[in-house]
This record gives sequence, C-alpha cells and structure tokens, in this order.
Amino acid sequence: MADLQALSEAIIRGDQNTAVEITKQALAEGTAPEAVLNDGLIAGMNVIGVRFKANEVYIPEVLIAARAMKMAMEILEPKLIEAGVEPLGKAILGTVQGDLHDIGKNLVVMMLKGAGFEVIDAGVDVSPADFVAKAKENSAQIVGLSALLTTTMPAMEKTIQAFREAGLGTKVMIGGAPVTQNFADKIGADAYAADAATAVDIAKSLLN
Ligand code: B1M
Repeated sequence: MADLQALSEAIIRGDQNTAVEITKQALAEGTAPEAVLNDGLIAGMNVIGVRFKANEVYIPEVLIAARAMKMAMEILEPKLIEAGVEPLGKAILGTVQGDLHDIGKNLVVMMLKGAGFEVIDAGVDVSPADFVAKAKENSAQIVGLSALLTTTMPAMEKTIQAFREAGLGTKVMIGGAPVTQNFADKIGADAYAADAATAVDIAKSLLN
C-alpha cells in the first residue's frame, strides 16, 4: 500500500525519485488523485512553508522540495483532470514592468502551486495591460505583483489602476524586497505579503 505520509516526507526532503515512485504506486493501487495531492504533496509543501517562515529551512531547500513536487505533479495532473478536481483558486503572478528580477516571484509561484492553486506565471517585465489581459483571459481571482527595484514600484500602482479601470474584481497582492505594508496601503493593493509562505496564507484569505 502506498504511504502518503512517506510521500509527504519525500517532498520535504526534496527526494524526487521517491516522490515520483510513491505517486505512481498510489495511483496504480487506485488511491484517489485528490488524496495523493492533499495528503502527500500539499501536506509536504505546507511543512516546507511553515519551516521557511520560521527560518528553519532556506531558499535552496524550498526550491528542491518544489522541484520534487513538480515531478510528482507531472504524473498526477492528468489524473486530477480526469477526476475533475478543482484547484483552490486561480492566480496570475508576474514581475512588474521594467523589472527583471524573478527569483522571489518564482518562489511565490512554486509555493502557491504547492498549496493547490492554479498559477499562470506571466514572467518578468509585465506591463499593466498584459496583467489585465491575462487575468481576463484566465478568469483569475488573484493577481500577484513582484518588484525588486525602487524604480519599478510605481509600476505596481499603475497596474492596480489598470485593474480598477478595467472593472475587474481581481484581488491584487504585492510583494518584493522594497515593498512594505505602508506602500501597499498607499497604492490601494488588496494585500501585501513579506515572503512566499505568507503569500500562500494571504492568497487563501483573499479567496474568501
Ligand atoms: Co538586482 N538589484 N539589479 N539583479 N539584485 C537588487 C534588487 C539590489 C537591492 C542590489 C543592490 O544594489 N544592493 C538593487 C536594487 C536597489 C534599489 O532599487 N533600491 C538592484 C539593482 C540596482 C539592479 C540593477 C539596476 C543593476 C544594474 O544593472 N545596474 C539591475 C536591474 C535589472 C532590471 O530588473 N531591470 C539588476 C539586475 C540583477 C540581475 C539580473 C543580475 C539579478 C536578477 C536575476 C533574476 O532575478 N533572475 C539580480 C539580483 C539577483 C539581485 C539581488 C542580489 C538578489 C535578489 C533576489 O533574487 N533575492 C538583489 C540584492 C539583494 O536582495 N540582496 C538585487 C532573493 C529573493 C528570494 O528575494 O525577490 O526579495 P526577493 O523575494 C522574497 C520576498 O521579497 C517575497 O518572497 C520572496 C521570499 O520569500 N516576494 C514576494 C517577492 N515577490 C513577491 C510577490 C508577492 C509576495 C511576496 O506577492 C505577489
């Protein structure tokens, strides 16, 4: 019998081979894809999120865990689609116009995927119009903006304005090293997250 606790532990260790093996075994034995996702993969990434927030693990461990999750997801995804399992929510993530930094944004993407969100990664240097177009096209509930330069922070405000002008109800979450809660309040963002693990908690709360 496939052990979903062992699957979760493989994700925490970033052990790709074991994660893939247990996922295959569980599916072959008829375990529900949703249980593999929730009790194995997401449970493991949740632990990584909590440890990352508490500074018990660092960026490399998160990246390795996310990679193990990605490999297992490649096997699981078609089964989830067959079973009609709905994602927690849909989010568009991108680095704002003029800004090419993507390491932090990629971490947020991975953690959100790890938490069960469907995430469309819009990439870097994303214009306000492109953010709006992608959110419309994908009916996203959340858009996440990342900025690492003080000179590109104003692009966050322009992107928020573009969403308000388009009349979309998309919630806007912002983050990045120079960004603060004060700044988020000033430009009318719906939420600010200081790190990738907090971004998951905030994104979940924005869905309600
Ligand atoms: Co750049 N760079 N850089 N850089 N770079 C900084 C940001 C800088 C602080 C370095 C410095 O001078 N000390 C400085 C900015 C100064 C300022 O604006 N006040 C700077 C500069 C000036 C520049 C250039 C202008 C340099 C030049 O060309 N003269 C240039 C700009 C290019 C451009 O974007 N147009 C530039 C270029 C680059 C590289 C291409 C070389 C490279 C980027 C590679 C890449 O991203 N693929 C780079 C890097 C690596 C850095 C540093 C060293 C590291 C950034 C990083 O990845 N941190 C950085 C100095 C530093 O921070 N020590 C620096 C790790 C990452 C995990 O953290 O992105 O903060 P971070 O993400 C965190 C949180 O902020 C949060 O979650 C993550 C962790 O949990 N978070 C979110 C991030 N986005 C979020 C979104 C959310 C929620 C949370 O919701 C949506």
